[in-house]
Amino acid sequence: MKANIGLIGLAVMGQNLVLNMNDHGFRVAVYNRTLSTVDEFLAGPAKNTQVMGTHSLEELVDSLESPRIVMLMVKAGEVVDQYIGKLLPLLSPGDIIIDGGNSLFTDTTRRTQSLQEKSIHYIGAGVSGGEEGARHGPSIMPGGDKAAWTTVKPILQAISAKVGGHPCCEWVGDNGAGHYVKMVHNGIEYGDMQLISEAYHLLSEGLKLSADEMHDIFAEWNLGVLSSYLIEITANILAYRDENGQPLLEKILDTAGQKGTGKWTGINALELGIPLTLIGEAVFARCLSAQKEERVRAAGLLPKPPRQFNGDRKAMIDAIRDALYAAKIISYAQGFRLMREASEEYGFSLNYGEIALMWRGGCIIRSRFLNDIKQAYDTNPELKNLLLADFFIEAMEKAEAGWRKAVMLGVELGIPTPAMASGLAYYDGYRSERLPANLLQAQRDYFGAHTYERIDRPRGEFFHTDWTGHGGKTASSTYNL
Ligand code: NBP
Repeated sequence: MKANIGLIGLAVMGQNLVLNMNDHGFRVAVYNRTLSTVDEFLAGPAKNTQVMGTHSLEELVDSLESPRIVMLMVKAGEVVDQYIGKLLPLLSPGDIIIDGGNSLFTDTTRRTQSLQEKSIHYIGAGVSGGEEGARHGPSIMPGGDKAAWTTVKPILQAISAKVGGHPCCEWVGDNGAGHYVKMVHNGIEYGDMQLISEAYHLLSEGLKLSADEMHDIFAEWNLGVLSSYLIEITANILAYRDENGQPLLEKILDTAGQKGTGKWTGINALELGIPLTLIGEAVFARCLSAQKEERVRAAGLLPKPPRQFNGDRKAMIDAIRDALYAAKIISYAQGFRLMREASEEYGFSLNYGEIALMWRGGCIIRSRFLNDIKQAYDTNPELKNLLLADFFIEAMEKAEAGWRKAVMLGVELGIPTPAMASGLAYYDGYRSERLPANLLQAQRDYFGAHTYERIDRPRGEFFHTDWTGHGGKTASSTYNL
């Protein structure tokens, strides 16, 4: 009996996705570069399942029903191209390759297009939710060659997370759209995690709260507008004790790693010219955290303001909650604004409400809040920025005073809140009718004759001024110390 799908790459994600597919009645053939992993998987986690082990790509492809579906769950980058190269001579026109790894969206666009020329359908599917999600229902964001969607849809939707019976898996768009949306999802995840960490920092260093007190606060926050997987696990982390009965969190080294998807999101935002300040700060915060030795040295040399809070603690805890919520809204507003720009730039035709739905279950950023985003796009699919939706206008109005208060606490006590504060700066900038870019443009015209427009003249009319009164060139070289 032939298998319904083949999966290459039996690391943590691959193994769990295979077991998930098996649970849903699909017959899966598997292959892995290190062949012993296939045997160990068959003898271990996949024992007594329908999973079929294979020891060569030829055997894998031969074991599949037609059209063949081969899913790659391997390290992103060159390895994916190598497997595509090896599979091509074995596959027939109409067969399908799915890349479920964290590939760069531009690679997926290139692969989709080059395989289309060879009549092989390519799907780049972002998969979110880690090991647990892969096993019991991840969020899946497929894009690429839509001709293959009807064939793979029953499998991908069956294994995905469900919220209210709705699968957290829907067609995202052409070419690299699926991996693009997964990339932004990861960027947003960086932002959410950083904001929660800043709230924890203000509570622990600013208000000097104990792990138990903070556990109670996060557990309470999880019952309101902040309700989400990340707030829930933060409450659990704060309650966790080590072998000595002390909070484990306080003993964890304060340097964070990254695999690059947050950085890719920031780079793409810079390329498209869209402010994605909060996620950018979240990436940089991890970079700064990694400079541990330098920070320890600087801490001994650069004096800090005294960390003494004398105000109303209850009011400040509420302010920190409001700051977390308002800044989170900014992060999503920036992320969705970036996706809107990318959709136009790359022709993805993204459906923003559907994306919010896909992220509601299975993935790390799942939250109640995503329903509000879905609602906003249902009300107005052309919404340029989430901040302009009635629901969010009202939410920001309610949270603003607390947000400012929490950021000021950080400023006064010398506790860094890069994401909360940059979110606030974006908010103030976004709603400013007039920004100081008039001066920037005057400076550009002064030293580089870049010209400027005037507010008392129609747009599109450009002026240049001889700022020094004697014409000629002014350049940085004319400035003498
Ligand atoms: P890894 O990203 O660690 O990749 C391991 C797999 O890649 C193994 O099957 C390994 O084979 C294979 N591989 C490597 Br590494 N180098 C190879 C090479 N030169 N030639 C052939 N095969 C090679 O596994 P993972 O953590 O399960 O992730 C799989 C994909 O899913 C990645 O793209 C990842 O970014 C993405 N993802 C991961 C998570 C997560 O939480 N881990 C979540 C969402 C998405 P071997 O066994 O022979 O070494």
